[in-house]
Amino acid sequence: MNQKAFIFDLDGVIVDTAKYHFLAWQKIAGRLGINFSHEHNEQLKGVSRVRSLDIILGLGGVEAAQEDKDRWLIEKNEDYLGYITNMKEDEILEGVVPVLQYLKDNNQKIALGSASKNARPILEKVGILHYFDAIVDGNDVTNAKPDPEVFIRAAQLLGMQSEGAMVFEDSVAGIQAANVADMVSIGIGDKTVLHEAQYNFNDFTEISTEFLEQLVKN
Ligand code: B16
Ligand code: MG
Repeated sequence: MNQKAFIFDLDGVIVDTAKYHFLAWQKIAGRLGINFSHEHNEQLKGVSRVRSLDIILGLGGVEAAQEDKDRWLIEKNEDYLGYITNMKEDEILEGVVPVLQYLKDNNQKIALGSASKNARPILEKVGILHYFDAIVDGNDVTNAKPDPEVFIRAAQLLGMQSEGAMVFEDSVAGIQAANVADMVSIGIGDKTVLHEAQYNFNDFTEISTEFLEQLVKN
């Protein structure tokens, strides 16, 4: 069987950490008198921590000194870490483990390509770190998605070519990054939002072994 590179985003693909990011950002926003809703939280999907704070401050028209921003970023992350410390296996999104297991059983290469600087502890907490041959996260890259750096580095670490690598992503920027890198973009989530993806699924329960087989063969 051919060997291909399969790269997974984390938040929104493997686990739903967006709800914890939301709770932690809401505390900061609340203290600053900024109205921050679930709809606003959508804008932070796949976006770095620093950029997320700028978006929230922008919502409230708040300008702040760098030292204040630095403090809020630390406070937000400490709060977020408090939430993820209790994460367990049951928080892995449905259908993800069977796909990882299929790829492992069929000698495929698996990497994580996430904007999060907390990716490793999250994978450890939910008990699936061992599936990953390589991890590239927010600590390793300088250019955020839609720049393809995170996925290109993941393919490199796997010892595979970028071209033809598969990327599972829930954010528009992530799909664009995969497309720019000549990778196969697989959107997980709303098809109308992720219409630039080559393939679309609502979640991993919709991904069949036939589809995976096809990806490996082509
Ligand atoms: P952290 P992904 C992203 O994860 C989240 O979608 C985004 O909301 C978050 O701001 C970003 O990680 C950074 O996370 O604060 O943990 O470094 O979707 O790229 O896996
Ligand atoms: Mg994501």
